Amino acid sequence: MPNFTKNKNDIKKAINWNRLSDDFSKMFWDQNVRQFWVDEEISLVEDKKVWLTLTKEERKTYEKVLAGLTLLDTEQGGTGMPLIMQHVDELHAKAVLTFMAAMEQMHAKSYSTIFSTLSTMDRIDELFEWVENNKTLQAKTKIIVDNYKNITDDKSLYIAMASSVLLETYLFYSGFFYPLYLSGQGKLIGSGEIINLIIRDESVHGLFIGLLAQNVLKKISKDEQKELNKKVYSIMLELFELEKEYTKELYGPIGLEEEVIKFIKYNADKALMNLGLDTYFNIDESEINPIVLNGLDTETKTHDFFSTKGNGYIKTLNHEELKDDDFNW
Ligand code: MN3
Ligand code: MN3
Repeated sequence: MPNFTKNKNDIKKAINWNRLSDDFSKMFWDQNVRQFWVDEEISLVEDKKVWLTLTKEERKTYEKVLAGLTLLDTEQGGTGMPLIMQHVDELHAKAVLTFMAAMEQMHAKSYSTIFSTLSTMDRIDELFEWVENNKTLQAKTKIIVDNYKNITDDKSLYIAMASSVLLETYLFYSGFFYPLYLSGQGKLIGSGEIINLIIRDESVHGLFIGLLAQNVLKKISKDEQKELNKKVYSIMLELFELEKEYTKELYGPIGLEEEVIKFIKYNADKALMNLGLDTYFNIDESEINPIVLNGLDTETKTHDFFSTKGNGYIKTLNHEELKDDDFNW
């Protein structure tokens, strides 16, 4: 018999859902599974008629907004979730991240479903080319993706997770603004419903990865925590400069630039809150376009969940069944 030295790293562990490794992953697993949807379930036939009534500039903005969102979801599904998942040890958290990666791919696919309803194949090809050539869009995506690809220790893992929360809860919203704005006025409501489903998913993702990030941060010394959080704010502000430029390009031609920038600031603060950090811009809800704010009601409910997070922990520890109401976004 060879003399095996029992190396901890060589032992492969099976995931045991009867013995949980933390007190929130099961709750997030259940919630993500429960709200899983398929793009083909939503009817877009009415959108085509409305589409023809929009101006050329409005259509261009809508298409570019969706094309930009497609890039972010593509990276989140193919790079962000898998790489963060690889570096998380807890098996239940890994499982949730794996499921969320599939959700991102569904999001990315759903924009193509909208395109196939509204745009010609030639126009769709142009849009995907636009994604590759748009410097601002590429630059903001690169900042996030570079952080995903740079995970070597707890500090870089924290920055990657924080970047993910910035993508989920902040960067997506310059894109979500226009579909919310139009569907709130009864326009393109099929596509708007898809965007609402995506927003519901992203708000859960931002919360979950925000919690994981806060747990990673606890393992790091206080001094280093300060440095890391300084870095999070600087990434957020670097992205903000790019968001302003991107917004000017996309929304300037239809006169919505200022409103979108306020909305971006509002969501930057939500992202910081998901990370347990102080808000930066302090934009009041009253400053946000009411049509868009109204379309965001999932976000408001998420915020309630965030503030009552403590109750969720107690319930899970006591093995009490969660009710549907607990997750009624
Ligand atoms: Mn997504
Ligand atoms: Mn997501």
